[in-house]
Amino acid sequence: LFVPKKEDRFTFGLWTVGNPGRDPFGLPVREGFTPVEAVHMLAELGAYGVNFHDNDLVPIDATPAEKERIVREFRQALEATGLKVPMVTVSLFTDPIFKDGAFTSNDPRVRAYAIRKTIESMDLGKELGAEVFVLWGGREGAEVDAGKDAVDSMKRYREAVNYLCEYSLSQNYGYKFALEAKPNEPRGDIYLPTTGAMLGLIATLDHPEMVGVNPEVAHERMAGLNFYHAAAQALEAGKLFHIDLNDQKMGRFDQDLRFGSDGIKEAFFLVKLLEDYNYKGMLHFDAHALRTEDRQGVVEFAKGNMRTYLILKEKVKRFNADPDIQALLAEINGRKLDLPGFDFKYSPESLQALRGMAVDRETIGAEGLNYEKLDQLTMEIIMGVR
Ligand code: 3MF
Ligand code: MG
Ligand code: MG
Ligand code: MG
Repeated sequence: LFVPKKEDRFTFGLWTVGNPGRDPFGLPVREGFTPVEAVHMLAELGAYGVNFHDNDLVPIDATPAEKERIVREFRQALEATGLKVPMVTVSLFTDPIFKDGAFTSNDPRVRAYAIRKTIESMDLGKELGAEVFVLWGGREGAEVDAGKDAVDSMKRYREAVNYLCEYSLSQNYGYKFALEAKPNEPRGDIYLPTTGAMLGLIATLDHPEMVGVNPEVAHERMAGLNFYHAAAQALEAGKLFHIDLNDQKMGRFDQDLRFGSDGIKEAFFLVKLLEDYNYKGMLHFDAHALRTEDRQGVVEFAKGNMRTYLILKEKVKRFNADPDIQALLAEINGRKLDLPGFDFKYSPESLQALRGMAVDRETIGAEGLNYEKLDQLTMEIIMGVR
């Protein structure tokens, strides 16, 4: 029970199980799994794939011969295990050259290099079969607003994404780009801080159909937002191209906790959204084991993410099949409007009907909606007594 299978489409970043437990205040505490080790370990646990930043696999200063060997050994591990690489991304935040941003740097040398580095990551991703390319602008932001014009930054970011779309088209790569928002960390403020902000930008691109979002649970929660709502908006817009599952206490530093380990109720509604609306993309975990853990703890962490998703999926089935819950929902959603000619679409006729509508404000305003009971039943499903 709750054993992951390939069909579940679970993926992990090489940087997640590769994380050695370093933080801004402390040194590494363990050997992270190398790319080849990660592939074997994750395949054994039943994951579908691995994703990576260019430099998670190939060091930024690797020679062409080193790159060739690393990619060959990685590909052999993939072939031996059947693990896939559905998504690739690029590090535009680790190297000192990106200290003031990449696509939004004031320095055109940095902007040009960032685009070239991304293009080379797209090439690498295609070699390994990736279909989604994630862009997280980790350093696209500021602490000193006097130093960087936020209007210029939007124009520069747009210009870069337009360039990358043209490149993908020119090579027939067929990439879908997924933009990942985060409100802060490592910058004091990161531009385009929420998934909603990304959706706003996408509409202004040259090829909006090629670009969607990669929302992350932790990032919306850091901003105090409801992740389920953010993901729902993206899904409804046809823009949920990828998703970063993890967990986070609201308003804190970036914690990247194991999925479902903190906000279990929000995690439940997220799984319900993805399952009820048939999300077909990858279920990617962008989290890492606590710094208290050794390598066995990393394995437990990886298992736990997938297991929690599958358990919540089972809870969603229970919720959807629960007669008391369904009766309440039928009542909540069963109210009727008796207004011939009006269908919530504007027309002169519907307007006329609307103007003539009799409204019993007092009766409607006094009706109880039974949400307390519904919420308690939901909690009892989650807590495992229903
Ligand atoms: C940072 C993140 C990033 C992105 C990654 C993928 C290092 O908080 O979430 O992980 O997910 O760069 O593009
Ligand atoms: Mg993150
Ligand atoms: Mg993080
Ligand atoms: Mg992420």
